[in-house]
Amino acid sequence: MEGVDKEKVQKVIYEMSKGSKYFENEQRKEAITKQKVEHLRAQRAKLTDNDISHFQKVAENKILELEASRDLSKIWLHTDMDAFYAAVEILENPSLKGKPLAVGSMSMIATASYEARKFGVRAAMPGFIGCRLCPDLVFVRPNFERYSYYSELTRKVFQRYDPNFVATSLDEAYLNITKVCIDRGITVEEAATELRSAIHQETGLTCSAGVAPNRMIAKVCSDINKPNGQFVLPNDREAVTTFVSTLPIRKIGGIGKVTEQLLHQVLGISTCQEMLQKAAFLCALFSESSADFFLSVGLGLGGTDTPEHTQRKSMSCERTFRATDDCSLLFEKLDNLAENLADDMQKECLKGRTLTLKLKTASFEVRTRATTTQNYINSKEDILIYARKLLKAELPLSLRLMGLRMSHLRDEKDSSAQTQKTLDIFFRSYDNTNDNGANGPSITNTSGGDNYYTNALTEVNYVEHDAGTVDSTDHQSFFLLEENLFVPEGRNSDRCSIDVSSSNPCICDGLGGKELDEDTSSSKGTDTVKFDGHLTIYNATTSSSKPDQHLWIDDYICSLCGFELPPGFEEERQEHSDFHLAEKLQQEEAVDSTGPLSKDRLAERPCSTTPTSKKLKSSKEVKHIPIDAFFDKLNKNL
Ligand code: DCP
Ligand code: CA
Ligand code: CA
Repeated sequence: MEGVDKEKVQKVIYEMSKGSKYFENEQRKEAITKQKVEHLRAQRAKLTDNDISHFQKVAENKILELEASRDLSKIWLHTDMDAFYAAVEILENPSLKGKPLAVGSMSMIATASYEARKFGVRAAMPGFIGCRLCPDLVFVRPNFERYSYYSELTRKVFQRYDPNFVATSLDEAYLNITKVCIDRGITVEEAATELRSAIHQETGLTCSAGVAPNRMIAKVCSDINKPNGQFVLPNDREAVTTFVSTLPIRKIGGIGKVTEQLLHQVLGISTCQEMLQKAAFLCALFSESSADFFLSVGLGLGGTDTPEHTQRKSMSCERTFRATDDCSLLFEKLDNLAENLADDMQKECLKGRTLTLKLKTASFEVRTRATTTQNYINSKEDILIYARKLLKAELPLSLRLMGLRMSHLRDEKDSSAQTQKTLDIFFRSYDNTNDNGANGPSITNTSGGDNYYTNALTEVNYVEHDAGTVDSTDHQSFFLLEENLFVPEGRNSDRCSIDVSSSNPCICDGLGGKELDEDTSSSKGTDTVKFDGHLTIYNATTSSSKPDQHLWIDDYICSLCGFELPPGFEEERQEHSDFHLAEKLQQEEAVDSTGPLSKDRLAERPCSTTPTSKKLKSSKEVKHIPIDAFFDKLNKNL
């Protein structure tokens, strides 16, 4: 962003977006953040000297425990392709080289070439704003098949360095290069240089790499010498702690705009190391899981073991459309969603017992309504029985998004489930006869956030099924899951010596009775899929049959792009979902030949392949210009 006239960019964006629904919603969110800040400040003011010295001890113990888990024996490399979509397009059409290029549409830009970025044009920005900032901006429509193709080529290279590499999006992956360095007697610098040049050789594209003792830091490092560069942080404690001492917290995956504001405005924290200085307050004001995460960040700790294949815990699909209050249209969309969900569940031989309906109103308010079913279900008809009830209770309402999510899953392939199958048949007949009766499903409502359940619902006793998995009510332990990329392995909430939540009531923020970092079921989706022996975090183009499916894999990785956002950061998650919503529309527009791009702006495509997408069906119904989440990205970059 050097050399960009930030003030001018901000002014143009402000002028062009003010008055929009996005803008109003943004203001509403800001007001909520302000409220949270005020509340936390009040909580902080209430802490007595005794409280503070108590939490100082809690924090010291935690830090000792975390420090003891530090593992410096692994070398992680994070790679990220440079201006990925734009670079692919330039490769395919060299006449675009050197031009300010945007991949996307007038509604939304997916990425911009570095030449265009100099004008302030960037990802998630509506194209019409891009044009205002850079009058010579050239557009290319996205071609996802092409990006998948090049992504596959990079993965073949990754395979040579770490057969268990973890791909987190089309253009990003984590590689444990410890073994390859030892086996071949090469330094980590050599490994990184070699890998980058192999990628260049195989694809003609450049990438950047970061090397560090854990994934969290490796990701930060890959951004340091971008584009076409690398940065290696030595595997020693001092190097890591020095590195984080001045590192702005926002650089850490999982710390979004809201968290950044809370930490800064309530505790004056801007750098990672300041987390340690304010450790007592973090323990006093935040949930144990969040405090653990923050302290890990302060110590520069992050995931070091290769994440294991974990069992899927939820399945969902959602759909965006032009805002409508037409009931028959809404029920029709619900029907489609139920069909999609049923298809997916049946393909994976899964049945579930908790169905959640997610709604986004015309004014961007998100509501969720959940219901528990008597039996495990996965047919469209069964899903619809419950889904229709949930939706009916909300109408009349103007909606722009609907989603269905099934959790409390059971694998039908699992032989231990066979007995239950028999019971299912029993329950099915029970359900059919009691559909409208007093024994119908229990319904739990939440609104204003992306909260899929309340504890009341999750406490309904399915202990038998949940044994061995993390229960929805157990949000305290989420940051401690071994699979978590951010948190050192081997940590477990049982090992925490002091239970902060019971020792002091002030960890609740009191806003709507919710704990500040309260977890919700959107973060329970553990959807990790193993392909070809290595772990692939799946994304829209490579492995999901429903490109509009949005899940949080392993509770922190976005299934669509690999962005990492730990549980508890619900607002950031919401913003992130909004971003995909916008992205999706952009894709839909890309397959709509009647798009608004004028011919002279649209770069010629040398060998165009039209993406085959189910979304073709819906391209007509999507007309509004979504600029959600754009400001989030913008604020981060400015
Ligand atoms: N992408 C998108 N919409 C966004 C962000 C990204 O569609 N809001 C797509 C286009 C990008 C690709 O994902 O090319 C990878 O995203 P990155 O954030 O890694 O950005 P780039 O690779 O484009 O640029 P950089 O060189 O900064 O990594
Ligand atoms: Ca990336
Ligand atoms: Ca990239």
